[in-house]
Order: sequence, then C-alpha cells, then structure tokens
Amino acid sequence: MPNKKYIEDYPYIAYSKPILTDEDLLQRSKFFYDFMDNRRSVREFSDIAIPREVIENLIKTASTAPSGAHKQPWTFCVVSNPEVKKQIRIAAEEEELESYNSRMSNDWLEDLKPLGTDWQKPFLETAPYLIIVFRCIYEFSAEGKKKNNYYVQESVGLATGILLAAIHNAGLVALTHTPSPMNFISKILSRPENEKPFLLIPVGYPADQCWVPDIKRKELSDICVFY
Ligand code: IYR
Repeated sequence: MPNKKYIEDYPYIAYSKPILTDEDLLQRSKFFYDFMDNRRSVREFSDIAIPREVIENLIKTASTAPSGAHKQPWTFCVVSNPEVKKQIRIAAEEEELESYNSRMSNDWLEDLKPLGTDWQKPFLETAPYLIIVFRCIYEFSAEGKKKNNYYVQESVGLATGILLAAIHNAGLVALTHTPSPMNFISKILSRPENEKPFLLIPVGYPADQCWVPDIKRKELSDICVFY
C-alpha cells in the first residue's frame, strides 16, 4: 500500500497480475519476441486506405506509455489530407536534399548505404497517414502559469516505441522518419511554440513490391550484461 500520507489525498486502485508458470512466461515472452523481431522499417508504402478509428486506437495505445510525472508530454498530429501531405513532402525533400548534399558527414552517408536512403521521400505522399509526433516541452496550468514537463525526450521516445509496436500488431507498417531540421512541419501544421517536432511516422500497408534491407540484429551477448 502506498504511504498513508498520500493515499488520503489521492485515489489509488489495487493492481495485480496472476503468477504464471515458468513455461507460460517463457512461451509468452518468446512469442512476443518473435512477433516484434518481424517488425521492419518500410520505405515503400501502398496507398490502400485505412479506417481513421484504427489510427485513433494506435495513438491511444501510444499514450499508455509511462511519462515523467505522468504529464504525457506528447501530441500526435495525423495527416491524411493529400494537399498537406504534398506540402510536407516538398518541404522535407528540400531539407533532405541539402542534408544529403552537404550537411551529412561522409561516415554518415557511408553508414546509410545499406539502407538505400536518399533525399527523395515519395512515401510522404503515398502512405495514407503521416503521424507527426511532437514533444511538449511545457504546458500552461489552469491559472495560466507556464510549467515545464519532465523527461520529455525519454517519455516521447517511449510513447513512440509503443506506437511502433501497436502499428506492427495491427498488421501495418511504419517508418521512423527524421527529416532534419524539422521546423518546417511546425509551420505547416501551425503547432504552438511549446510543441517541438520529434519524429514523422508514415503508416500504412507495405507496397505490393516492398523490399527491405537484409539487416541482422545484434546478439544478446552484444547488447546485454547479466550481473
Ligand atoms: N533523415 C535522413 C537520413 C537518415 C538518417 C538516419 I541516422 C537513418 O537511419 C535513415 C535516414 C532520411 O530520412 O533519409
């Protein structure tokens, strides 16, 4: 039970989970690992329409993420309007052209070669939805006082990870796209000053002919140390 001092002032509800057999734990964890291991970033999208309610569910799922002081410091802007998608593509490609031509280091360009990326971003128009994730660095209290949020980067990263898992679980694909700098998107979407663009995520089905690089994931021994 939480400290009595707090429980008197704030509501609490009991929360529990059943103790499973080790076999069940193993089976469930392995199943989810295999499922998630099948997730891939995709750059070739189909234009097949997807019900808006699906996207709403995905975003509600993302917003279940833990966040600093439970402030949920995120806004998810969803773009399906072809005109707005076009504006975003034009502005993103302008920045990306500059990045690929002069802003990115040779090492960076070399590291990206296996992924086959370039400045052109047709998926920004083909994908039925673009979800633009914003991090909210501050909010205004009911009295109009400016209040900074906490661990915003971590919180929004967690929410985006859960969003990507939800998209994969729904049977759809996504790309964590990072046009840089991303300020253009705040202008196009008229976002307020307290919201900073974090990631741009096209969502949809993969194109009929969709190819992804044959990447390998690191071994457990390369990413994990038990003490
Ligand atoms: N933002 C560029 C470049 C890019 C950078 C990284 I790091 C990637 O993993 C992939 C792409 C783009 O989106 O093409």
